[in-house]
Amino acid sequence: MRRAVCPGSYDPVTNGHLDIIERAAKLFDEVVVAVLVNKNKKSLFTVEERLDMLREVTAQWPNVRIDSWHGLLVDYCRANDIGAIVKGLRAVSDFDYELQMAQMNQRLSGVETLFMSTNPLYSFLASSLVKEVATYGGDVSNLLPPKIEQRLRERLTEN
Ligand code: COD
Repeated sequence: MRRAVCPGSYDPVTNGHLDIIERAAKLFDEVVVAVLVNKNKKSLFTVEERLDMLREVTAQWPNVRIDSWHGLLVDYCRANDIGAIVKGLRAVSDFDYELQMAQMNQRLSGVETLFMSTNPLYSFLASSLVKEVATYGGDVSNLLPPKIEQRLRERLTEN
């Protein structure tokens, strides 16, 4: 079975993420969307909440599975017989860091990283920006599935 992982923080999942996941699901027998911890980011949603949201918005793709992992991505790949990491690239600004991670992961484990170019509709889109815009009352309705937008609005009013 050709199995790939789409790893990320998904805090929260956006239409940009979903576009990459949907396209990856057409290329692999199974795609695991894995919520991992990015030590450089402070999260708004718990891992469990992010998993719930991902399950809800990927339910229409039968070969997409949702999971989480605390630790190195390469250890997750080894433990789950995953041969490819799929990442979305939005701009040159993503490239330096993504290339460094891809080379480190390759060196650590031999697992390959495949880069998928962003859909131009979403090339400016990042979870962090969506959270910032929504915090100040901006319209993010075209950037997230409606249910995720609702969860985001609820969380921001709680805080
Ligand atoms: N269009 C296309 N792709 C997009 C878009 C968009 N609009 N938005 C995001 N993406 C892509 C990102 O480029 C990324 O590939 C993926 O979607 C997830 O994005 P985020 O922002 O949710 O997640 P990140 O970048 O914070 O995820 C980083 C990881 C958690 C994957 C990384 O920190 C990691 O692997 N951590 C585990 C520990 C580890 O193994 N560390 C060593 C790494 S060498």
